[in-house]
Amino acid sequence: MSARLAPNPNLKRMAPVLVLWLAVCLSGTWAVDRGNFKTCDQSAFCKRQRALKPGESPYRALLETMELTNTRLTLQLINDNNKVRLLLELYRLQGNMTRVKINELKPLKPRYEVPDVLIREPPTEPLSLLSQDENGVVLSLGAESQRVIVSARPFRLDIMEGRDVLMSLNSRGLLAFEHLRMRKDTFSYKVTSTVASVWDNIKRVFSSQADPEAEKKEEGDPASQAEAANEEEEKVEDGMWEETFKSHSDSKSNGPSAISLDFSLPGVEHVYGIPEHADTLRLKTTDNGDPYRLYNLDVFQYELFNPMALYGAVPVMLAHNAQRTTGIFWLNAAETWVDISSNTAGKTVFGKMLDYVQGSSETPQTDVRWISESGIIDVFIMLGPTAKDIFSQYASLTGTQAFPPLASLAYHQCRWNYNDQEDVQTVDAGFDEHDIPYDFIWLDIEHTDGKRYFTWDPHKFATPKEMLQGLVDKKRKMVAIVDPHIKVDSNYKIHNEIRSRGFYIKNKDGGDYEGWCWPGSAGYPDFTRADMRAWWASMFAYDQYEGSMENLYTWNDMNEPSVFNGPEVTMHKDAKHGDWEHRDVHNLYGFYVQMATAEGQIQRSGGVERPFVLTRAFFAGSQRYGAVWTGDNAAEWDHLKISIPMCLSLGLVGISFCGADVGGFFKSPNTELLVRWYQTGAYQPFFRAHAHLDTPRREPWLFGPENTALIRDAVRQRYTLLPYWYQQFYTAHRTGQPVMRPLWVEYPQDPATFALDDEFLIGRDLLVHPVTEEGARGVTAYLPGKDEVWFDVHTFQKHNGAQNLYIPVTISSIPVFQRGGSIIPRKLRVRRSSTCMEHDPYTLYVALNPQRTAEGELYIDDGHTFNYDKEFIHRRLSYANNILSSVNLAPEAQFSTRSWIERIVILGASKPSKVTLKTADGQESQLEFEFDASMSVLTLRKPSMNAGEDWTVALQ
Ligand code: NBV
Repeated sequence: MSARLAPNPNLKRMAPVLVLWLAVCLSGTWAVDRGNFKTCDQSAFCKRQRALKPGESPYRALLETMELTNTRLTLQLINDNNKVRLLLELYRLQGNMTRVKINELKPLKPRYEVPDVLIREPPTEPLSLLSQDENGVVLSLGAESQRVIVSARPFRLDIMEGRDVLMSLNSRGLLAFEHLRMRKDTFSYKVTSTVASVWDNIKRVFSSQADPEAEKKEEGDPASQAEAANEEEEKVEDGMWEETFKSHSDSKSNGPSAISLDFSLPGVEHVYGIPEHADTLRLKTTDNGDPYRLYNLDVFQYELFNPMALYGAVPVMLAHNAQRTTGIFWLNAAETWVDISSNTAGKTVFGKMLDYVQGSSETPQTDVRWISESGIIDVFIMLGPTAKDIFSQYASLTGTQAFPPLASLAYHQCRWNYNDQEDVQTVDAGFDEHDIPYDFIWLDIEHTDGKRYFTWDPHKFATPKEMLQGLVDKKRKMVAIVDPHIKVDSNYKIHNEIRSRGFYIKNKDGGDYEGWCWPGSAGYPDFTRADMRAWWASMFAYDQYEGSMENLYTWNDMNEPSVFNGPEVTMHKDAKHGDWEHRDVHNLYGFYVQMATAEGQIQRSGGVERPFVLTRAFFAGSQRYGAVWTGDNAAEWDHLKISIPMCLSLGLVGISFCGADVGGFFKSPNTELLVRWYQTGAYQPFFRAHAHLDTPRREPWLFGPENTALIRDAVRQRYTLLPYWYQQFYTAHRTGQPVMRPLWVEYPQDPATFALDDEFLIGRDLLVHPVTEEGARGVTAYLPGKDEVWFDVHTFQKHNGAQNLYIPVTISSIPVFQRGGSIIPRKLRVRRSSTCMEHDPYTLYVALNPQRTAEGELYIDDGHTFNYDKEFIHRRLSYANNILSSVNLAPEAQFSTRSWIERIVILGASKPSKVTLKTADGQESQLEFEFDASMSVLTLRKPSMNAGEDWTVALQ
């Protein structure tokens, strides 16, 4: 790898890292260096917490402290071992959710509560007391006979519906809350600044406590809690006040601060979510290995099928069985580990049947346990009952997928790096020459002046505006990378400004934190600060970001943040963001980088244009700011395969705009793999080819005419379907429903869909089973729904649902099926870019179900501005009683289109004698048609009505 670092006096310090990096890159063996990343055992808090085994909880609910207002229950919990008290808050939220917050009653200093992720303070609903005795209380959770039972000794919460327990909290006694305390040794003789500030906090807590009762020792005032801790806290374990990993030491001025809670899910055998992991869609049990880890990390050469942390973290899990879907959203941004166990794991189907026959089967149950290093317990329990309800519930908390510019759903051409402007021009021309459409060409870090983001290499990219104008002329766009590590260089404007404004993250001693990254020594802007983000956003103004134009968009990489010489290749946890430690906010950093960047793009256009920002690191809520990709994968078949469950898992937790590097980032794909990857990527939400700097060039025309044709065909399939993709993103934006969906979301009662990793749905109506096996001669696709029929989109052959269908394949096959009962709009005249196709006509594919009906939508707007609020066309297309009609779903919206309907293809049709079109002005005309009796396909040619108006087509 040529990390072309300018000679730097500090290079010596960097040398070991670079040598390691180089060695691994050149060795050619694919393996993550596990030694670089912690196991649970090497992460002191995880080890401590995991050492606690299920049993009787030391926590007791003090019922006499209960306060119930209309919408909130509060109650103190006491730990009988150390007498430290916690405060439990319980809310019933609108939309069938319950929020449980647990914090220390009187922490020595405030504990971190995640800001900016929830789109608003979630609206509450009334809670009412159903009964109460010395054992606990029962509260009603609104209508649907839902109740929460708070048991006092030991403390536990059970959420019930009717007689069913939906979820229990602390039923395995694993609630743990490491209260903030004073360090014993420093307490007695070392009056350090930390202790002084602890005392400041104590004074502050005292003076803010108006309630005199609260000052009593037994009532849990902070000093007495700290004393209690000091008196009764048994042993100071290794890693509580300081932890070392490899050569990195983590000073923990707050001491131990971990939290943990267990959730039991009776009746559940399938859990999903908690991305990002390179693992199966259905999560595995973790009894025999590490828990799933959520800690944003730049993992070099990540391995598949394991629970190691990757670049992003969304602490949301879905639990599903044939009757119900529920969800857990654990709002905590610190390092988090999730353990999963199940009483049916490891049982064979035969074993389960035997249990059933013998009547000895216990109810299946999945138990999960969340462990975080700091912060508070703030958990949202989403009660469904359907997966679609969960998506709306979660969207009501964290927002929906940003509605992307239409062009960003088209094809993106990237590599590390396009060398110079001429290279860009040649590649751009190559697409035209080979008649392959593309919309965006990307520039990686080498385009900058010495890895100074917001600048251009003065020799290779001397006239960026000329280059961008060349793309504008072809209705194409560019993305340039802007990473958040800022070169420490007093001749670099961005650095000088950040430093002089005090915007850098600080190290534990108060100086600007410096780490090593691409530019050499780098500072890291504190994106958790709103003023920093506002300043960053202002840097995207056209007069600040020299050489930028309206068709230049942004890519945020390395925002975990990646720090080459930091612990686990990231930032030291004791770095400071104002009063908070990096430990508290780590998983939020990338979220904020993308937020600020997207805001910059919006502002530069005066709020008119939709942004497009790709990010590698993410958190809950990142869907609001753009797209994500799965980072540095490899040109291997298994990496192609894993792109499916990885993007499906992200979709389940709100992040629909997901893709994997087409072709694989590291290594070189053989042509078969490259072709198969294009074919798969063409049907995934974010469709971008990308390659490592050291790989041979792989633009689509470099593999001989036959392969060029195959890639062309895959990319063109994407372009014909853009109207459908766009409409799916519109729906995702409006409702929170994922674009790329696991089959079980639509067929929740069919266990055959619960663990599928090799196929998926786009929206509700397209089923894709890409060929991801080397040398495949056929694939077996599961077509769900016993009442459904599915039409092969290429041959129009009809297949019945609820079957495993063997499909013979050739190298040109991309098995895709349209659901009978749906109508899908396409644009068949593929041009240079999606923007060139703006006014092109539509073809409607009407696939009839056995009842001979079908429904679909058509959504049209200008494709790039925020005017979609009021200026758009949204039509319901329906077919019933032999009449196809288009009805306005948004009569109040204004928009007109030049696009017309040039063809209607009805699958599963019978031959009519006459077809009559009636348009909005009352005119009637007969349409020409063709009928293919062998396939039952009716094609209506040139009906020619405007796509935005009312019309009906009657078949007689
Ligand atoms: O900026 C260079 C690469 C980029 O191409 C890739 O997509 C990122 O995931 N970046 C990582 C840094 C170096 C990776 C070895």
